[in-house]
Amino acid sequence: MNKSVIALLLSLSAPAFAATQRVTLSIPGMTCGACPITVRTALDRVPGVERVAIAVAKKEVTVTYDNAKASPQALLRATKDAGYPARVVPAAAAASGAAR
Ligand SMILES: [Cu+2]
Repeated sequence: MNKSVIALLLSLSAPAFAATQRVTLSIPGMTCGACPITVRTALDRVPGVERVAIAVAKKEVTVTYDNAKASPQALLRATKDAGYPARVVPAAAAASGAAR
C-alpha cells in the first residue's frame, strides 16, 4: 500500500495527535486453540501495535496501538490477510460485553 492511502486511512480514523488507542476486534473465525497464535502473530507485525490481548471464548481481540502508526483498518487488513476476517466491536458493545 502506498503512503498516500495510509495517510488517508489515518486521517479518517485517527485524531491529529499521536496517542495510544485501544480497539476490540470480533473474529468469528477464531475457533480453535491455534487460531489465536496466528492472529496474534499477524497483529504483532503491524507497525505501531503495542499489545494484543485475545479473549478466545468471546472470539475477540483487544489491540493497543499507537494511532500515529497503526489504524483499525491496518489491523483489520492484517487479520484478514492471515485468514481471519474481523470487524471492529463498537466501544459501547465491547464495554457491555465485558460487564456480562
Ligand atoms: Cu484454529
